[in-house]
Amino acid sequence: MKKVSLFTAITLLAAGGVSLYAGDVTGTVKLNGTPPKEAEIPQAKQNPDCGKMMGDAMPTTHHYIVGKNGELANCVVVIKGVSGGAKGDAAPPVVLDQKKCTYVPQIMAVQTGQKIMVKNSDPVMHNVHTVPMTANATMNTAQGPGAPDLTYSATKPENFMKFQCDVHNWMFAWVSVFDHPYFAVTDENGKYTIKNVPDGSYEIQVFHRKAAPASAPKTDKVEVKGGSVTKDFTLDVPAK
Ligand SMILES: [Cu+2]
Repeated sequence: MKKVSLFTAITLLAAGGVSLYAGDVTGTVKLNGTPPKEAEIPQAKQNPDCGKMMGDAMPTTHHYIVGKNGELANCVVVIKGVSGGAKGDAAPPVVLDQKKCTYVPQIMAVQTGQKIMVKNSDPVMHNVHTVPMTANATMNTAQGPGAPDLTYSATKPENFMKFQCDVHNWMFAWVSVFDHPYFAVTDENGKYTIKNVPDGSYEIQVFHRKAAPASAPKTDKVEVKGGSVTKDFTLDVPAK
């Protein structure tokens, strides 16, 4: 059990008498079934700048990053309807790197107002281009080798907003944007932790680019009451 700070407590009370207690929501997301084969990207292999950096093997997509027991990375987990929470402009910036002609990470989640620092770690030119489905800003900016980081922040919630590179047509990242801090992305062990969720009963949703897209999240309920709580999920490989 963790008591929230006095300041937060007063803020929450002022906001309408919400619980003084909070807990972490943690869990593992697993994939049920064999994922489809990833697509090969021969144009990356053949690219004179990127091919060598990407190594000997044929580059592929990485939609399904799955552990030995089905642990699924790159799932976005979000708790809905939590009131309070810090604003995104106070959250530490996150880094979206371009490394070996790939966006790293490919899946990330941020808060509205939170800064995304877009880096170019490559000795080649990229062109960072956001393709929002909402009123979020479109960035379309070339970034040469050694160029300063670009800064982007979203003002509207949006799931899987696309970042693409206009120089390399296989480079994509998808950034989910929420107007509160109660979300996380699963790591390579399929694990996630959403910290300091105020006590209460909520809907919790999981998204994955292929197995639970923005239009069809997996939804469950979670109750936070006097401590941390575990909530695991299983996603099915979608039928073709
Ligand atoms: Cu590029």
